[in-house]
Amino acid sequence: MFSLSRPIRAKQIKVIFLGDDQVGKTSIIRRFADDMFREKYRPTLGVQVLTKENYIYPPGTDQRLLIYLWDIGAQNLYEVVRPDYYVGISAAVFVADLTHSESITNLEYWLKEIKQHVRYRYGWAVALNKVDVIENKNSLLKRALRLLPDELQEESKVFFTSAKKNINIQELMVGILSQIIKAPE
Ligand SMILES: Nc1nc2c(ncn2[C@@H]2O[C@H](COP(=O)(O)OP(=O)(O)OP(=O)(O)O)[C@@H](O)[C@H]2O)c(=O)[nH]1
Ligand SMILES: [Mg+2]
Repeated sequence: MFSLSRPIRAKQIKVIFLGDDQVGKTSIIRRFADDMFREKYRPTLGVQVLTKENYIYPPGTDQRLLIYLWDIGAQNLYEVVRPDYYVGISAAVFVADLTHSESITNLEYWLKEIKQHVRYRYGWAVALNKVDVIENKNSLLKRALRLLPDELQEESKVFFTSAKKNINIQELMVGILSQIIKAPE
C-alpha cells in the first residue's frame, strides 16, 4: 500500500543570541533547549549552535519547527567581523544583565553590528536577564527599560527573564516566533 500522506518536514528557523559576556545567553539557550541551568560560568568561545527539535508552533497545530539557536560568544564583537553568523537569521535575541546596566546600554553596539550584516526584516526580542536577583523590582525595571537603545524600546518585545528560575523563557521564544511564523494553511 502506498501512503498518500507526504512526510511533513520541519520548518527551520535560525535565531541568534547577542549581548555582552556573562549576561546569560548560553544559560537562556540551555534552559530553552534542554531545561538545564549551570551556576558555574564557562565563557562561550567563538560560536556554539544548539537545536530545539520538534517544537510545535503555533500551539494546537501540527507544525513542527527545527530551531537553530546560535550562541555568539561576547568576545566576537571585538574580533574580526564574521558575517556568516548572520546569514539567514530569522530572528535575534538581544540579551543584557539587569544587574549590570552597562550591558543594557551596550546593546547599542550589538544592534549596530547586526545592522551591518542583515538588511532584511527579522524578528527580535530583548531579554533583560537575571530578574531573580532583583529586589525592589518596579523602579529598577523601569530604569532598565529607559536604558535600552531607542530602537529596542518596544515594550511588547522586552522580557524580564531568569534562566536560573525559568521565568519568561518560553514567553521570550514565543514572542519571537509569533513575529515570524504563520499558522499552516
Ligand atoms: N542569578 C542568575 N544567574 C544567571 C542567570 N542566567 C545566567 N546566570 C549566571 O551568569 C553567568 C553567565 O552566564 P552565561 O550564560 O555563561 O553568560 P553568556 O552570556 O553566555 O557569557 P559569554 O559566553 O561569556 O558571552 C553564569 O554563572 C550563570 O550561571 C539568571 O537568570 N539568574
Ligand atoms: Mg556563553
